[in-house]
Amino acid sequence: MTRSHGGSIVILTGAGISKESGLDTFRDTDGIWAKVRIEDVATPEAFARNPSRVHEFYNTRRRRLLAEDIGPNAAHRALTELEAQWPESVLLVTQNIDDLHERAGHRQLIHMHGELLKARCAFCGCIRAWRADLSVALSCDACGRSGGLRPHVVWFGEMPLEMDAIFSALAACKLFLSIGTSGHVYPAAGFVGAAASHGARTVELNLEPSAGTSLFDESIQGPASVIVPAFVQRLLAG
Ligand code: BV8
Repeated sequence: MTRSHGGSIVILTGAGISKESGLDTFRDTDGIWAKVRIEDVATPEAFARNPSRVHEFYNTRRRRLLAEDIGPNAAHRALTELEAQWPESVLLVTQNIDDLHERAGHRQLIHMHGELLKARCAFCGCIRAWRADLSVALSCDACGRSGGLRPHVVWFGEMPLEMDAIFSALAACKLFLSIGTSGHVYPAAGFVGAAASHGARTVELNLEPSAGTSLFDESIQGPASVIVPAFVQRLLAG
């Protein structure tokens, strides 16, 4: 077992790590927000106003995620290898709601924006695995009420998940990696500042410089499936 690099690592991933797996990003020119408006599909107000429209948006993405041509890529697998080599030292925080990190075998991860393959009852809060379409006609099998099942996803204006655990990991980490994210969405975009303020070394790995690239000690550009395995090998080589 190689010794960890001498401290804990927090890794933040965004939609860019899943792009080469065939899933759309959000803010690229062909991205999701170029086709639909956040205000129509990714806020609690949108769900209250037109739940079927929101369900259609997530049903389409869920079906895409479960299509047979979708799977983890070399970047997901490289992070799983890093975790396997340094099991107590790596915490992965993903903004993604796909399950590609899990399918690559990653074990310790936080989905701070929720999970597309889970549903939550707006009435009783019950969360369960969900791979089929959601609709307003469905009733919750825990509380029996219908019309309240929603994707277990954090919308704009909602509090991301496990923030206390994330900020305590950022305060303790020696290395913070940001992979495949444009650095536009908060509070995730503020993690680099939190890590740096506690003395961590910060590295960005992205196809192009993110909005927060100047905040990083090092910025590596390229496709994740190329630069992430190379970076992980460099880390493991010591
Ligand atoms: C909240 C789930 C408060 C839904 C998403 C300051 C502080 C706090 C909040 C705010 C603030 N300023 C503004 C806000 C409000 C808002 C916000 O940040 N707005 C932005 C637009 C300005 N934030 C919120 O509302 C958050 N909540 O603050 O709550 C609160 C306080 C108290 C009590 C209650 C509430 C909640 C934000 C979460 C919203 N949900 N996702 C879904 O997925 O449908 S966010 C959405 O953006 C995405 O889902 C994704 O998770 C997130 C980030 O996007 P990225 O992953 O970065 O994707 P993007 O396309 O932008 O970039 C991809 C990158 O990859 C690019 O740079 C590209 O170059 C690169 N790339 C492409 N190909 C490759 C590649 N890299 C490598 N290899 C490749 N091949």
